[in-house]
Amino acid sequence: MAGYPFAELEPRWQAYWKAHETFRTPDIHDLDTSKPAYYVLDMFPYPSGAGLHVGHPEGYTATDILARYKRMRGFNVLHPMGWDAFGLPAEQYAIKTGTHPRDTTVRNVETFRGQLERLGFSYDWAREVNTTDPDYYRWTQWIFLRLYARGLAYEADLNVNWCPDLGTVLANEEIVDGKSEVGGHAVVRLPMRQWVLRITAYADRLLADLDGLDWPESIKEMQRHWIGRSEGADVDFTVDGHTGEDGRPATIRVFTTRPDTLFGATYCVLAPEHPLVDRITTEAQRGAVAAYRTAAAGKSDLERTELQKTKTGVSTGAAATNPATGEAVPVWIADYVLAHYGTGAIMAVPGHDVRDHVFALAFGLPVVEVVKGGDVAEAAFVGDGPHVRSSNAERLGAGGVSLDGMGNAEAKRAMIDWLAARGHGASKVQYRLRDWVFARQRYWGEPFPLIHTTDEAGAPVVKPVPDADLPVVLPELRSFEPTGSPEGPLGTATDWLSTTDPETGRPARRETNTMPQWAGSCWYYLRYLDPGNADALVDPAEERYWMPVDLYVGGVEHAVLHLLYARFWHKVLFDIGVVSTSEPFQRLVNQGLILGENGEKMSKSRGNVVNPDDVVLAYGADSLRLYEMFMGPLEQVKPWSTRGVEGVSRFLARAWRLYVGEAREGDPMPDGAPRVSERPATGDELGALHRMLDKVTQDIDGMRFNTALSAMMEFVNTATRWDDLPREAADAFALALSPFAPHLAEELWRRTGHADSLAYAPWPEADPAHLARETVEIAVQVSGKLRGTVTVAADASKDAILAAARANENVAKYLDGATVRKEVVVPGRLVNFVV
Ligand code: ANZ
Repeated sequence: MAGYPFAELEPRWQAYWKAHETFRTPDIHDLDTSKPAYYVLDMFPYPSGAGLHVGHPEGYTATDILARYKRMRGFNVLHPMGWDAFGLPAEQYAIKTGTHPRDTTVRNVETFRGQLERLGFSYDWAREVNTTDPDYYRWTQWIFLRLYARGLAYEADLNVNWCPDLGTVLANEEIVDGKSEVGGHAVVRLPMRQWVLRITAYADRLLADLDGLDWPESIKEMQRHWIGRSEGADVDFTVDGHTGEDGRPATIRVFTTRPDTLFGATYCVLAPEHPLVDRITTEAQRGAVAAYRTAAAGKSDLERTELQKTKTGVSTGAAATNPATGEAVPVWIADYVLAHYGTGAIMAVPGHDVRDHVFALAFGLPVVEVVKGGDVAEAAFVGDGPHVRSSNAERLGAGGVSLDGMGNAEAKRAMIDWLAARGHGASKVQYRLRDWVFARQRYWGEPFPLIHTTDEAGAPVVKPVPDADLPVVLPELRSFEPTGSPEGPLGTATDWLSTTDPETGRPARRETNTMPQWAGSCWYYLRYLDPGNADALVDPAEERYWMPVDLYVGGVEHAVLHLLYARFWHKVLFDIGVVSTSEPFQRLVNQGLILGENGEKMSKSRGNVVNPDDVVLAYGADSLRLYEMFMGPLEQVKPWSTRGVEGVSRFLARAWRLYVGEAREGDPMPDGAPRVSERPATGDELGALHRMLDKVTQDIDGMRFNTALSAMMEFVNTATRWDDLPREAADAFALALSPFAPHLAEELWRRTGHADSLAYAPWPEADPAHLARETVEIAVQVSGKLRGTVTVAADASKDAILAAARANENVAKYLDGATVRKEVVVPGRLVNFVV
């Protein structure tokens, strides 16, 4: 079958939309705000040098379908696009190609925008934002200053993840299996002075507010795990023979989630970096301890805490008192205890903790069973069970506690009460989440709006740049490659670097770190609401009308990075009254990865990368859009199939033929005689049409785009058998097709006599009157005697009528065991089984 002229009509409609500003969303003063708002957002791309890949149009088509559908449903729709252009990928590319990152970024943005325009997405391009634009990052810096003013941005000496190859520190979230997420480079741990964001201050709210979000449960679970709330207790062990400066005994404070197992704590372990180590280590152990600490310093948290790894450690030679048993237990250091979690020290319960069990066996430390349920000589028993050997009532009398016979939860409560009453400890909630290391020693990022100067006494002070002096513009540099020093490339921008304190006139030096690539994407969805506003981040009226985002679609790889950081910033903006909702993204949908034709991940080295431009050239943008929606459920991982693209492109050609007829030999255009007719549609035709409309509507609402397309394909197959296409069906099908294949749908709409774009035409509602197929009641006889009646569709086939008749319970009883000699079917009237 001949195709249809997509190569001619697609660019023509794209030009039409652009010229008519069809998808321009007016600002709030020109908007009919009596209509409901629908804000549908894509995760904006990095404009990488490679251009768009087929994964981008997958999510972008899904959101475009919703945007177009909601416009036809009478919503004001906000559907914007922009560029996440700061950060490592853009900078690495610039370095590789020897051009300035700004020039590279401008070029790549042009490429991406052109590619997206050729796919017919209904973005309001007047709202385009670019995170590297000074008018944009002015507000990123403004938000940073709000964080700083609230004590949520601070400088700290931290053991950071330093990546020598990238020449920068990285956040914990950016490390995958001990390597940098970007490029897979080695990462080492180094102490360094760093700007850090106090995301932990929001840990409880970031956790609690997940419950109210319409997000995939898997993503919520990943965030819950990353935040990692643990309920337990701090417990103090006094160190024998050591007193602190205040004359009181030195104590090791441990954090435990199992205070109920305190009677089984047979030794303590400090992180090698723990400040007490120097003080309590005995003379004999000093050499061994020093050597061990040096070795541990180079390892990442992940390497240190792996469950399977063999445990290492050394004794400090000191002993501490278990407050429950009153017995002295040895104090060790080991790298499986992390310095920055809990208190950096643990009580080890080898009977009931897996890692402690492995460690105790390796070093011959005692294992005591305090919860019944397993064989603790073999392995740690971590389950629930009655407590044993867990009483000091005999030793301490009325001042003691007995957990014997209690289950874990009850024993936990009893132990915490006892510890608190005796001043040995208290209940404690602990989070796994760490503060966010926010500084990068790179060029291509937002400068920090901070200066380093001195006070009257000549002491160094850090001061914020006043709002009026924002943005602090990234200086021109010729060499922007990483310097390998904590100072970063901005340390070489001599003119830019030196400034004066506007308050005192004293000389000042600018901060040379830049923000990480996640900064700009923490709030971009707000700037789309009011991109040109020079006086405020966003007009409160715009914010109240549009927020929160109704639908956010993007890849699952952002589960604990972007999606957690953005929620954090949003909550801070909420607290200072810039936004009116406590969460930014009400509904989140993840698109599934598209694999190569061979079922493997697409990659250059595997040679299985599909270029969307090639598909558009060969089959048209509508075919690419349709195919990516037809591949399967949006969330599913699925392989590419070129035959599948051909299939949907044939469907579009058949739809074209429904309207314009078969081409005749010698026609200059592949158009035939118009097939749209003004005759009224028949009952059958209306049934087929409205059943399709009903299915498509429900499926778009449920984001089941693949089955919506199946319904349209079935309709086109049916309608192809009709003599012509009644106008009612012609209009409604073009409208229903339009969110999926907007170019072709506009063309069909125009050819059926409509002057305007269909973008705001009312959505074709399914009429319930045409949904039910007409039914008839049929009498069922067995050998001439009435044995029941069945209801079947009026147009039911002979086989369908017989099947329904046999399924009748009473009829089945009479047929059971009998031999049917003859089946008489009088359609619409009766069935007679002769036995
Ligand atoms: C004794 C105990 C007995 C523990 C038992 C567990 C089971 P989450 O759930 O991750 O919060 N721990 C505490 N601080 C640590 C640190 N800095 N580095 C490594 N491990 C640390 O885990 C809390 C538990 O992990 C704590 O409870 C502690 O071991 C250990 F049957 O204390 B537990």
